[in-house]
Amino acid sequence: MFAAKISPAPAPPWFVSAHHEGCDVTQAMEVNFDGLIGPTHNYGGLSDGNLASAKNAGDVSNPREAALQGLEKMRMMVRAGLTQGVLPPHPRPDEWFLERLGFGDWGGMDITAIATSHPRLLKIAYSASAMWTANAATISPSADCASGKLNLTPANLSTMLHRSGEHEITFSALASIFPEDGPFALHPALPSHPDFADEGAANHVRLCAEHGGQGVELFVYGREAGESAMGFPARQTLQACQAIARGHGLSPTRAVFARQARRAIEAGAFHNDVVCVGTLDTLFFHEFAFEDTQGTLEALRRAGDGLFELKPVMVPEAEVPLEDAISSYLFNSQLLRMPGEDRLVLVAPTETRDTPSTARYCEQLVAGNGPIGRVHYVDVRQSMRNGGGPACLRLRVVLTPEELAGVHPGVILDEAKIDALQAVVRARYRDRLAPADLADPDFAIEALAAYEAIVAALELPSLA
Ligand code: SUG
Repeated sequence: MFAAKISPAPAPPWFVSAHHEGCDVTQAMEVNFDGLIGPTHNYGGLSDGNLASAKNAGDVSNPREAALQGLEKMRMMVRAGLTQGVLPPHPRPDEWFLERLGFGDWGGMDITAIATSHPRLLKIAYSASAMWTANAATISPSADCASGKLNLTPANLSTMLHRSGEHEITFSALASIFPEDGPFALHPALPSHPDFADEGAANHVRLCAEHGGQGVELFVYGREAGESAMGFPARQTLQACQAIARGHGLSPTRAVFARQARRAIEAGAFHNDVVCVGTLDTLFFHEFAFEDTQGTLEALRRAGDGLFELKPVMVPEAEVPLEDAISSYLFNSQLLRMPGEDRLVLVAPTETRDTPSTARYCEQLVAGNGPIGRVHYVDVRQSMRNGGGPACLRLRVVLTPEELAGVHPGVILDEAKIDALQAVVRARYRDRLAPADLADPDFAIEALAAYEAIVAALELPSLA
């Protein structure tokens, strides 16, 4: 028995797009799965190192407006001719979290008393942070994986207490949407320990010639296991990145591990997607995103050899100071190939248009002849005030037509479904949520009923 455990594993069947030989790689598409913002969206000030979360802590939120803004972003994508998916909110308040902390059974729990004795724990139980689906999981398209399946690993989100339980619900939601008997391999989250701190696709970029062809997966980490640093937390370890690449069966020559600049983390870039975004052959990033910019670009070129020619677009500090990049969320944009356009489109938050340096930069960017030809601004201000921009709100999943056919159809959107979801939001979400409202037991009942209405509209099982 022991011998079997210690004998070297057989060489993995690394392949060069063998699974897809004969397939038309242009048929696969990138589908964005946006998080539907939940009815308890509030400004809890729960995320150390996230400047917007700290700045807006305690403010009155507007969950109805938040969800409508998110759904309008999804509508824009549908109208552009892209396939758009949605992931459900998580049931909140998180009864199980409070029960485990000794506050009694849900039926007899005194929410008003918890609000007085442990207000932070109650805010955590109410957090709607699952909306930021870029943190839901890391996804590797089937073209990159030895198994020939689409691989998904929910992120343990172990660094922030309010997010550390999300992976359990995320796992169940993903299992309903990407069923195991289909062409999908869903892994459990990594162990919830600081050595394997993982924040999912927010620290992961995939580069390729065509979405359906083999690509290079870039994993960005802020620290190594066991390493400690003063200041803001680094939420992703190298060991977590390596474990995911291993679990997904990526070719070692097509995976790149790069260290995020400490300077960026200290300036408020708590995820790499606050200072970098990439798609196809284009990497758009700030001069201070990586600890070793040249080394990272060289590693990407080497890994992409024979697949694509990297087009790096580096934004210099002299043109956009790191501080402006972070407050405007220029890089927390979606970078997309849109039907009928020969250059990429950057879907950026309106804050980028309202910040002089980034607005100027965007004008020059599209006037040049680089890979990005247009900037489209979207209003997701409610989410932005908690540090979540357009890119935080979506999880990218590359799907072949066969894989798409295996996805639960209830979560693939058209305008009629968006209208139906907006009707639920208008009927059931509050337009004003103050910290004191969390103490009201009636609000708990109302929020859970709104959650049930949403999952019913998506034809998904309730996870409450
Ligand atoms: O983990 N904010 C989230 C924002 C996540 C953004 N995601 C990406 N960059 N991909 C976070 O810090 C704030 C919640 C509060 O304070 O109530 C929060 O969780």
